Amino acid sequence: MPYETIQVEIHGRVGLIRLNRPKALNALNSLLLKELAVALETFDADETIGALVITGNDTAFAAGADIKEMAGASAVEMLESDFIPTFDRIRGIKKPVIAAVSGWALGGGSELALSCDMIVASETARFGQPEINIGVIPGAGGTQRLARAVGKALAMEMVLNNRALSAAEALAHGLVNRVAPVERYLEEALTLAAEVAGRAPIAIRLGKEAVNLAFETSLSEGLAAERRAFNFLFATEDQKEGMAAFVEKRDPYWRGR
Ligand code: DAK
Repeated sequence: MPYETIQVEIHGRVGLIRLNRPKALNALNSLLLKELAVALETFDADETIGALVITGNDTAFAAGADIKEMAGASAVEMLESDFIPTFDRIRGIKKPVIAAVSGWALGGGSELALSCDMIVASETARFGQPEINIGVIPGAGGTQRLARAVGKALAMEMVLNNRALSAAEALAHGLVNRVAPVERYLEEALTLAAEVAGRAPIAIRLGKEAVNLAFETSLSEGLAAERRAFNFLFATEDQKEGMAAFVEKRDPYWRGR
């Protein structure tokens, strides 16, 4: 399918989506969000793809929701907009999604990165929730995911006083997995994605689900769900293959069954 606001590439078993509105610093308008959700779901349904990467360009991952598009909107129009449903669709992707972030990741752009499972940042990445500057607050998880990721004190400062984080600060506060020079962040993200994509698919899916559950449930419910998923994996061919390969001192061959 041809897209207007994103570009899609396949690198081995990794699906790469590039946000592509460079003149607007990749501001997330409704078409981009729609196309992003379709591209993610298409890769998610493709058996030859094991992991996904979302990136922008070296200057901007995304500078937020498109302010020009939403400036005149009514509350009801915002309620009915695609913004939140799209974030929910991203949350529904079963395969691991890695954000490769360089430059601006602001407002909805930061929230998009936070919706991904892992973040590889370039040294120039800057994460912030500047919505307070335009009279609103984060609306796509910025108060919730951010507080869980960096803690209350810093999240308050970011949301209430537009405190932005450099890549080094984001790494120190556990917001990102790793930081690389701007020439290499995308390659690092693709390498990480390729490693994950080469692992046992069902275990990867259940591992992602289980870690995400840690942010949504009580400890005992989370532990019970983890145990059920762990036990279930003993019904898969991949568990038999993985353990046999260990015993036989050879590489496993994953079938995703
Ligand atoms: N929207 C639209 N256009 C944007 C944009 C944005 N968020 N950010 C940048 N641009 C455009 C600029 O208008 C400019 O376009 P032209 O004027 O050249 O046509 C072009 O990109 C280059 O930007 P600048 O000239 O400003 O570039 P600078 O290097 O000087 O500054 C900057 C870079 C990132 C500091 C600055 O552009 C900036 O402050 N941008 C806005 C950042 C921001 O406030 N982001 C938060 C947006 S609010 C929802 C839930 C959540 C949300 C929405 C709905 N629901 C529940 C429904 C999310 C809200 C947000 O994200």
